[in-house]
Amino acid sequence: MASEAGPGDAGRNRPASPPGLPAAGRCLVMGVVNVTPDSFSDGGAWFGAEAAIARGLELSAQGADIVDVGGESTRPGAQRVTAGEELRRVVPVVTALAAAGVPVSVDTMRAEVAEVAVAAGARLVNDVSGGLADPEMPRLVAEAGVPYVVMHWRGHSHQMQERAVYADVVREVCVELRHRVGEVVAAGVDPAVIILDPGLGFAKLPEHNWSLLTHLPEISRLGGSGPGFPVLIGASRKRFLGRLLAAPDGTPRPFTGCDDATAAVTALAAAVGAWCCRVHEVPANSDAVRVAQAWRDAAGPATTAAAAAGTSGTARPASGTAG
Ligand code: PMM
Repeated sequence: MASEAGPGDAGRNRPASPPGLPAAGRCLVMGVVNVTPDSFSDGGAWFGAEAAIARGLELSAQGADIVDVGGESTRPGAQRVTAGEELRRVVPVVTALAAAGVPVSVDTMRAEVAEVAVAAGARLVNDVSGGLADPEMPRLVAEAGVPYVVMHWRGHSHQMQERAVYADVVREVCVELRHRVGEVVAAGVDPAVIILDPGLGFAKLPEHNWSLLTHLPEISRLGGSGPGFPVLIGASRKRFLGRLLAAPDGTPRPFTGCDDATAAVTALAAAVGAWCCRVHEVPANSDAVRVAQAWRDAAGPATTAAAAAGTSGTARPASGTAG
């Protein structure tokens, strides 16, 4: 069972949890509850408050350190729902899970939704747009003082695939995330509460996702050096795994057949210092982060430091203390 954020394992190349979030001496597991009819990975399965609450409690009982509740699908091509509909979907679920003692994250791009969800007990705002979709979001997060996921994003679902164009994806994601961090910090967000996410599948082709996954320490440091930000990874059931595991005729593996591959990515990401992995099925990923931690512990500090090597330049803003 994870405890509240404490000293963490800073010094072993995984920044500690921001204040108010669980810390476990290993990579955390975030279980997903999409309260939507149309998410590509689990659309409709937990649509409706009762089913969503039951699923959140189940994920927590299975070992999820955080449960991420979202009311808007971000699958490629999806159209937006109204703020009213998003609130109607997520608030009862956040309220019930938080009341049950589950550490809850709200997956939203809207400040209005984040504000109500935080008042209902959410401890983390997971904004896949990194503050770009709603200019009010960074100020709201600053005032609420909650941890904030800043994900790399290049536009809403209907336009993101055409924006998956990079000459050097790792460098460009670091530059664009650095810019977002600068903006949200300028809006008053404490760097100590920021969590970075490279945004796998969001304006990314499969080769971009693989490049990003193999450069997590660099992303944590935004291409610089120093302690780095905690990094969240959302690979679970994404299309690049379905493509990797395609049938001989090229038919992608359906998303439900990608859970073992998700656990493999979780183990690899956790082994190189990911702070948390966002997943749809918790048990195998919960095992995977423990395997990864045993691997890290056996490897020792020198080897884990070597895994993070090869970076130079500016580090996390000096006021950041969560590392
Ligand atoms: N992916 C999805 C939704 N929310 N949040 C973060 N921080 N990172 C992600 O990669 C991410 C996310 C889309 O996946 P889903 O529809 O299967 O939940």
